Amino acid sequence: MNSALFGAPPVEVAEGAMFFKARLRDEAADYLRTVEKIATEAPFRHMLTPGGQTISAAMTNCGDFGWVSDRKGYRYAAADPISGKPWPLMPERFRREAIKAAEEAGFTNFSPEACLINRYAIGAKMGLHQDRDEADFSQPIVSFSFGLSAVFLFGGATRRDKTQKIILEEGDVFVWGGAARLFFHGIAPIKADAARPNSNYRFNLTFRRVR
Ligand code: MD6
Ligand code: FE
Repeated sequence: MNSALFGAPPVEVAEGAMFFKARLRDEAADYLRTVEKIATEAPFRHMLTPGGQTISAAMTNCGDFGWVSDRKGYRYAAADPISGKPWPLMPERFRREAIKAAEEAGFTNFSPEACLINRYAIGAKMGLHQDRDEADFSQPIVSFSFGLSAVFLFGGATRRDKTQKIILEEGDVFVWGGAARLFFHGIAPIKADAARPNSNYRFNLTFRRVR
């Protein structure tokens, strides 16, 4: 299969954006089972943007903080607004893998407090955005993808910058920091895959230092 890729160094797709192809592919089923368990405690939901639009990706979180959005804005919250309870614990294995990938990408001292889990049904997308709700932009964001593939649109420092298209597939890991940390990015509408008739979703996990 892709065993030649395992343990391979990442490809730098932009300054500070390091791509590890298929790094977690063999663990995908385990990750998805764990995500399902998290979702029994903190269900996937469609949040509202401050402007009142429904976000097409369904979201939940695990960890000490979770990313939330509603009419009042985007922020991190220690409790799930639906239950009022803390978010489910971040599984030790998620945390360990995120830290390891960050280290291999050159970011030591990464200590994620939040894991945002996005679930995209077919047709769901995410518009170009920057991730700027965190306090310390010297800390990277680590992203794991599972399930259906996505076309990731990866731009530059301004919204008008040209975007490159990067295919994110099952088990791909992305570490973003440095100059790329505030680059605009988005997800093109997710397509069904005739070769995977039982895959109805794409899942993306992003690990963040919040404070
Ligand atoms: C996604 N990801 O892959 C959306 N943001 O579904 C993001 O918006 C993202 O993957 C910051 C860093 C890594 C990401
Ligand atoms: Fe983002």
